[in-house]
Order: sequence, then structure tokens, then C-alpha cells
Amino acid sequence: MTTRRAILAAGVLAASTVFAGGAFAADKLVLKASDVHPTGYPTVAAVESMGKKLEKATNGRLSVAMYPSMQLGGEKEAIEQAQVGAIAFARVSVGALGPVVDDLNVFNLPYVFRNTEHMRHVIDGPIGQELLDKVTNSGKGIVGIAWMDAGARNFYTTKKPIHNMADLKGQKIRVMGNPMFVDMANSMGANGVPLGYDQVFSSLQTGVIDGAENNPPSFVFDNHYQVAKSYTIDEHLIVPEMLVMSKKIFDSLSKEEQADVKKFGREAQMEERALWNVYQDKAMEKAKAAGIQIIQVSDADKKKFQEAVKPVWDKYGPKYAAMIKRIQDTK
Ligand code: GTR
Repeated sequence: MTTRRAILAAGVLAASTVFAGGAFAADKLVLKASDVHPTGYPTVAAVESMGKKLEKATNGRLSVAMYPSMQLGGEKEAIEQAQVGAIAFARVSVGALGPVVDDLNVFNLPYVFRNTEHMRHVIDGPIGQELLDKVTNSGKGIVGIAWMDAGARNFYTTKKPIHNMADLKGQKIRVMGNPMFVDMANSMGANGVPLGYDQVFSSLQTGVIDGAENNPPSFVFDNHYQVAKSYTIDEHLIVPEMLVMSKKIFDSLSKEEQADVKKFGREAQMEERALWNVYQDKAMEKAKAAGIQIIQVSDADKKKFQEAVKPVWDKYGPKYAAMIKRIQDTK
């Protein structure tokens, strides 16, 4: 009896401890994060790693629950969910974010960066910080936390391979949902079809589109290479990505926690990059092993692509003139 009582008492004690812990646990905040890519993809891994650091630094008060593989929808949906606070983090392309925060569209101009190295210098430096701040101060309900690298984008098709620009003629090419990319594809002679990322694979499969354009890791690890058998390296777009946070949720954090999110976000930016380098090589190897026809456009042909997008620059370039100059001046 005594023992039983002792056990019961201990149970109550334990319960109250759990309850106390429970009260603390109620303060725990699980931050939902969305990514269109699968587990293991550099952006997913970098955000998960940021989550682990946050959990450690806040003694478990904050943690990140990653929803990869478009479980919560495409990127437009992810941005909207972050805006209303339904999720905390959206890792999205600047292609998808440009229609929300127009200043970012400067990065969506074809061939605006000389190469991916140049893009990295820009996002790591003052311009990168300035654009993160533009997002934060946009009044659109999101905070710019960190940049992510997404290499360069290239065309791929299901039927007719693209050796040069003439081969694009009349092909229905999926682009991200941003008018700039429709204009870009059209200026190259293709028919640009804006679709959410969640629709690309099935649209390639059913022939709704003849092709799309993306970096090697997306092409391979999101399985588009199973339907599109040729991949043409022309690097028409180098579009970085951003990790944004719901402002509503960010504002609910303490000053220290906000600083932690930013600090670990910056670390995630660098971590993603290292993973990206490896993943890009892996993707190319996998594509080759699967018998994908890899076509490298000649320098002369690349020049033709660059000349063809002049109307895009004429239409969108002038309002970003000052920023374009700063980008070009970045070593
Ligand atoms: C990928 C990018 C995604 C998404 C996708 C797309 O390269 O990582 O965020 O934007 O492209 O084409 O929609």
C-alpha cells in the first residue's frame, strides 16, 4: 500500500512535472517548411540542418518540420501559405517570388549573370542583403532569410532535341509562372507555357508540353529525365532562390530567436551551396548513365540565344537599369 501510494505520489509528481513540461511544451513552436524538391535535395537538406541548429540553440522551443516533394503544393501556394502564417518557411525560386516582390525580377532577366560564380558573388554581397531586405520591407507578409543556389537553367524536350535556337521553333516549353519567362521563351521562337512546378512532370508525360527548362538536379531528381530524353546546355537563366519566412510568425519570435533564424539561415545559404556542387555533378552523371542526350550549345549559338532575348531586356530592363549596372560591376 505504502509502496503503491509512493508510486502514485511519484506518478502525480511525474505528471505535474510532465504538466510543467507540458506548459513549456505548449510554448514550443514547430515551424513548418515547404519545398517542392524531395528529401536529400540540397535546399531541403540545408533547411533541415538550419532547423536542427535552431532546436539546439533554443533548447527545443523552436524546431522545423520539413514538408518536401510538393506535399503542401507548388511554390505559389507556398508563398501564399507563408504570407498568411499557415506555414513558417517557403523555399522558393526568385522566378516565383518576382511577381510578389518586383525588385527581385532583375535576377530573372536572361543572361543577367555572367556565370553561376558571378551570381554567387552578387547574392553573398550587399546586393543580396539589399534584396532580402526589400522582401522583408515589401509589406507582403514575408521576411527574406537566406539565398539558395540553383545553378543555371537549360532546355529539355521529349521529342525534338534542341541543338540550336532554330530547334526551339514552335515547341511548347513550360516556364515558371512569371510573364518574363513567357516572353523569354517566345523571343527564342518557342511557345512559353507558364505552369506550376507541380504540373511539369505530368504535362511532359501527356504531351501538354514538349519540354521545359531547369537546372540538372531538378531535371534529374524530380524525374523529368524519365520523359525528356535530351538536355541542351545553354544556361539562359541563372535564377537564385530564397528562403522566406512568414512575417506573422517571425514577428512572434523573441529578438534572440529572430537573430538565430537569420544567423542559421545565412549558414544554410553556405551549406546549400556545398551540397549543390556535389548534387549537380551527381545529376549529370545520372543523366548520362540513363542515356540522356546531352547537347552543349556552341559559343556562337549561345550568342544567338542572347541576341534573341533583347526584346525581354527592352521591355523589363529599363526599370532595373541602376541595379543591372551594379550587378554587372560586381566581380
Ligand atoms: C527549380 C527550383 C524550384 C522551382 C522549379 C521550377 O529549379 O529549385 O524552386 O522554381 O525550378 O521550375 O518551378
